[in-house]
Amino acid sequence: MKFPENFLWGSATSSYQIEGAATQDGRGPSIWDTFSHTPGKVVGGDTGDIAIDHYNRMPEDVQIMKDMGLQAYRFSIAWSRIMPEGKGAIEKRGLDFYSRLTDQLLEQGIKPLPTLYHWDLPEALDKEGGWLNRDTAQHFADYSAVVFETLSDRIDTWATLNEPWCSAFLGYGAGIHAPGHQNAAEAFKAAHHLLLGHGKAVEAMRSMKPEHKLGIVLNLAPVYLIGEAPADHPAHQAIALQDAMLNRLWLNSILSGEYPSTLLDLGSVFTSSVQEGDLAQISRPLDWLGVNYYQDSRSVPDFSGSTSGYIDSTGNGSMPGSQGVKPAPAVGEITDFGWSTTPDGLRVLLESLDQDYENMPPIMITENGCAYDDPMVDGVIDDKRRIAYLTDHLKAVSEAIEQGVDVRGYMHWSLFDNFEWAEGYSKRFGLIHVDFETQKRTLRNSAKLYSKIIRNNGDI
Ligand code: IFM
Repeated sequence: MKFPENFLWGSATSSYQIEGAATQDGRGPSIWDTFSHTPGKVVGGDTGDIAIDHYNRMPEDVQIMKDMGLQAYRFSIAWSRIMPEGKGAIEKRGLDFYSRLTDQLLEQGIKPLPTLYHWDLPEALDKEGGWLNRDTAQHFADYSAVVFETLSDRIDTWATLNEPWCSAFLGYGAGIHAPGHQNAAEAFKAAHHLLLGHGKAVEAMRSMKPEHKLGIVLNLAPVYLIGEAPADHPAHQAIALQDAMLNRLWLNSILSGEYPSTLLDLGSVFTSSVQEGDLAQISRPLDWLGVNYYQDSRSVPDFSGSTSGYIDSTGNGSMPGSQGVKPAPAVGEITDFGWSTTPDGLRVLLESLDQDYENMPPIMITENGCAYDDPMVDGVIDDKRRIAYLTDHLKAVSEAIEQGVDVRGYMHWSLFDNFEWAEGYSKRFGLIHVDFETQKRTLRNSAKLYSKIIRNNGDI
């Protein structure tokens, strides 16, 4: 595997998944506190109240990163630590935490890569409509400006949102993530306001320090229909819609300043919240694009005649793009999440981004990883399947680079086992195992191999 000389090797986490300390130092509640405390929403009734207590163990965790040889650490900032009410008063102790984290990382020679929003919207803003309220976009920009003002003397590379597809479609469409709504029109509205918030935050940060590197992190994947269906079968429309929702909604608006026709054709269900000038705001030039990839997306035609996934003109019905299709059986080594392992999909994705978008900025792989819970034997966790996943995906990245795609770095998801959203603590993504009772951290064999990969710039 060949990687450019200055390729950046690191690993990623997010605030609610690791920090714990839910009420410490003035942190306000977020929608994930409320959601996880609602019975039935998260496996085992788990919450992020304590998580892996990173908030209190940060120096020890940074030392582990240093010992592993990480060159970069991608983390997210909890909006409600900085502004407990989502707007207005600033909580200095929250800002101080990220300031200390930044200093410790820099002292150890690790590049800090913050993301300003990884799903933990302040609960106070949800009470005012959350991402369905256009004002939330401006509040996000204001909050971003506060964090940027404090840390941009030491941090030059920033991401606005993480995986807005999840915030919009899992949070407001399928309802399996906070705030748990099930309405397609709401999902589209939330998507538009998230994008608007991104654009406004870019504008605010750019005006302060034009030379800083600003980007966004998207979860993207090739979308396939596996198997045959007659030309008039709804599966074809569903696949086009899935691709539009997962990939083109974000890429086309951000890079080309327009929404895909597949979505515009839905009419007011999609367009009701779009105002003149919004797309110009959303498509402000970026310096980099973060790509999160786990598996490609596969569906098979559903001949049962079920109307699940149908949406009417008011958006009733949950997930657009599911009518006439059902998930295809997983392929490759199946992860504990039931996900497929499809490393070639990453190569296909990267090459298609390069071909389809003339103004594609440099790409960073900001997440890629798998959930496996291999046993610890005499203190050793031999997670062979994670090692295979890691090396196969790195191979895919190196092939894409060889084909001319400008990929600048790779951040493995995740550095630590953590709170995996609706799955609670039941899915382990870490290079580092965490005993959730004692908080003991143990490097899996994959972490040791990753150190070697980093030392040798990709060579194993
Ligand atoms: O844990 C999540 C992360 O928060 C966002 N991307 C996908 C990961 C695995 O599900």
